[in-house]
Amino acid sequence: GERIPHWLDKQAALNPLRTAIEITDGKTISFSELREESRKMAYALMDNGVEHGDHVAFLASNSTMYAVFIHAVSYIGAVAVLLNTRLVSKEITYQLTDAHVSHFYVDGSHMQVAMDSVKELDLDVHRLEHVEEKKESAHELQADLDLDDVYTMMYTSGTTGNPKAVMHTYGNHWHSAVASALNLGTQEKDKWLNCLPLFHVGGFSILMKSVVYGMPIMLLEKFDARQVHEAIMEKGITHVSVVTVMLQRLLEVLEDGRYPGYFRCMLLGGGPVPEVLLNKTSAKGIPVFQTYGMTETSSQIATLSPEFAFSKLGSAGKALSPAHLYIDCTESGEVGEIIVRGPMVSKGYYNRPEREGEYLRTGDLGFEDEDGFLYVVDRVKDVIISGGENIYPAEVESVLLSLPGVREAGVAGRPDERWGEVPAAYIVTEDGARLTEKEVMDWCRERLAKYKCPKEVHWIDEIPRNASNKLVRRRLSSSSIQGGD
Ligand code: S0N
Ligand code: AMP
Ligand code: MG
Ligand code: MG
Repeated sequence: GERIPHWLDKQAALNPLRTAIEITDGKTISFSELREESRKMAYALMDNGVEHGDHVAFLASNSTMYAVFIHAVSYIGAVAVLLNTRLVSKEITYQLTDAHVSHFYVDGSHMQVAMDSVKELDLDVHRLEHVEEKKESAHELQADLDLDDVYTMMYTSGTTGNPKAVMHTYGNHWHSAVASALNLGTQEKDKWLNCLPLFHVGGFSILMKSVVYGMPIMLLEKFDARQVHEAIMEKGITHVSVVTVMLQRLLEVLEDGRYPGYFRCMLLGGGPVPEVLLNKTSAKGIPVFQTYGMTETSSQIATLSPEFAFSKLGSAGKALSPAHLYIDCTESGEVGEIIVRGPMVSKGYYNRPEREGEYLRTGDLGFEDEDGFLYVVDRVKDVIISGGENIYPAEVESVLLSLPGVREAGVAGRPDERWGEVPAAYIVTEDGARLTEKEVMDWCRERLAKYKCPKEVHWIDEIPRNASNKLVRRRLSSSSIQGGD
């Protein structure tokens, strides 16, 4: 495929002294330092046996080291398999196996869960802090990036219940970063705050924007409303990416205050956005840009542009420059499935059948208004989005079904003030089985990340099914009333 100079070499040459990453205590690392560190890390990883094309799993909280690791992987041409830090060991075991991971790096705070996850695998856990960086080595680093090479894999879940890895090439990330810049523009003083986890594409894309634009970012270890607030008020932040629950918490801190005039973009995505929230933010003059995208599109694919931030409130804008977006409907203005195409769209899932055709069916429902602005209204796919984390009912159901005494199980989202939506379980027990809610919860907690665990259990007599005997999750909440507790 087409090759470009390694993007970090490029920034280290163009803007060596410019800050690449700032962390909250004021510590910074410049592009030339980041390059040095990343190359030393790359040599060390290669000396540990990591080779071009190897799948290297990574489980860590946000830190400068995360960025160093990510760039080191790109100097080797290996593939980074980024793991969600909220997963339990059984879920990690599945992903390590499914992704054919040959090397596993972890930060200190995730050693225990990592060790548990490899108990039955032929895989070592390496603690990243203990990797001794190498100034040089017999190995050669990549001077170019091949835009068609796969760089990252991030798990998302399938409708069947098993998570699958979305593959992103360098080209996907490159085009995503460039497309975003063409929409939002870049300015000398830009500084993007990252408070999203780096293992999801929304956070990861900020690292990519940094190295593609030569833009400083501020990195938080985790989201903290007060810290984000202070960074926006006092640290020259111009952009921040958030999910709905983060924005809600930020508003509580802001109270009657105003953000500084140079703060020009609150990029809001990852899930539905309540209209009342947008009304509040616009009343406070907060430049919120709703964006629509997903892991499969390497982050943004449609975003409201600055010009329309207030006049098209509620819209996720239009497809970014290199992308196509259309609605699968018969008449314009109708609601239909959102279909997309573009150079930021992933080729597909690792080790799964290839997608047929260029277009990706997103599983989301939307419509375009008379000016062509996208409104995302619902989903066809049965995913629950809780605080920006996706929960696939089928995955939770299969855990419930594996519990002795459970005959049938269904999982559906219910509205939640704090998280937007949370999962609720509906269970039909085997005749004579006596299960308690606590037994169900404990069973889930051991097998699923906490955010995926049902927040309530309803005991029902029958699972709602359609004529072809398929579970109808949307009818679950009403069937609970029939059954009673
Ligand atoms: C919202 C977050 C920060 C909440 O986590 P918090 O407050 O730090 O919780 P903890 O202190 O860790 O735990 C406290 C209790 O809360 C439970 N919990 C945590 N998170 C959730 C959750 N999501 N749902 C339900 N419960 C949760 C904990 O289990 C704990 O429980 P107890 O007290 O009982 O032990 C955090 O959830 C978070 O970071 N969410 C966002 C994740 C994310 O990045 N989502 C986006 C994924 N999608 C994409 O990346 C594609 C879209 C995209 O690219 C994008 C997205 C946003 C903005 C821009 C873009 C873009 O296109 O560029
Ligand atoms: P993920 O797979 O975690 O990347 O989540 C992407 C999903 O979040 C999309 O498929 C949508 O269902 C949802 N989503 C993203 N952006 C929006 C938006 N602006 N409005 C409504 N839902 C969204
Ligand atoms: Mg090897
Ligand atoms: Mg996801």
